[in-house]
Amino acid sequence: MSSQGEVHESPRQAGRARRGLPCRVLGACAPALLALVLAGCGTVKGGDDVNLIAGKKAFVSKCGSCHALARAGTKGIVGPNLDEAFRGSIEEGLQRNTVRGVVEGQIQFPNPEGAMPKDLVKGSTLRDVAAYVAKFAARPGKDTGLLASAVEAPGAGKPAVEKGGKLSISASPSGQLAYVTNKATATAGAATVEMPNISGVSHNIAIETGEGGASAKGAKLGASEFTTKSTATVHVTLKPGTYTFFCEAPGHRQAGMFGTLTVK
Ligand code: HEC
Ligand SMILES: [Cu+2]
Repeated sequence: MSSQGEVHESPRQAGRARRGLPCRVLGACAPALLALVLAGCGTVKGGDDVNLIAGKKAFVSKCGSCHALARAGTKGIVGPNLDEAFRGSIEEGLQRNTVRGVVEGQIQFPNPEGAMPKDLVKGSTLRDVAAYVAKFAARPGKDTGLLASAVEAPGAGKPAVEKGGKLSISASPSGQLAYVTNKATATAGAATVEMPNISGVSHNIAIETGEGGASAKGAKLGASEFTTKSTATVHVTLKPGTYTFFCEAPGHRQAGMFGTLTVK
């Protein structure tokens, strides 16, 4: 009997010790996560740029399609905006070291019923991603130096040019919600628009009339199937004028996955 009493006492003590911890950032207090937070999780070295650069790259390719984080330039909407998720607690004094533990814990033990896959990154990449998010979540300003150029600017590539009826517009190879270019040109007539996508993020390519930008305005000419790690195609007949090419995955167009196609 007395041994049973001890078994019951230790979680209660732990509960007292845990009270006041910023569990709120996750909405729920997963015990495994708390263990990580309590363990201290080491320190984030501000000057450790190599790790932060690796962390940013991995964040953009593995996390950015679902999460917005201003410093990383990502705009995914499937999961919570990570600046907003941590802002309140950080302003109230939550240590960034603790944020780092929370992020590591979330990657290792996401809600099993939620949309976030487990173990998207592991080992040193796990530590680097957590360090990057912890350092820059809800931090005003812009990444500087090598960090700033660690990931290519979305859509900044050379314009795509139609040749022999074929127009190729690749999705961002690093998994950003963007095509490699936001400009394309073609001559009037039948065209096959292909979208190579070597990333693991599912995209398609659709074409509509007019310069709609981030929101739908014109009439849709056609749309490819969705694909990851393969090439999708759509056949359209183009008249001279301006069109918008865009991705129909939820939130992708709003996040900037579109461009202008000029037909002459
Ligand atoms: C497929 C979409 C998806 C991907 C990819 C993804 N997440 Fe998540 N994430 C979610 C969702 C949805 C939630 C909400 C809670 C849950 O389901 O666990 C979440 C929750 C979180 C939280 C908790 C935020 C809060 O408000 O408490 C953090 C931190 C987080 N994710 C970080 C990451 C990191 C870092 C990566 C990349 C290694 C990543 N996520 C990749 C969908 C995703
Ligand atoms: Cu997309």
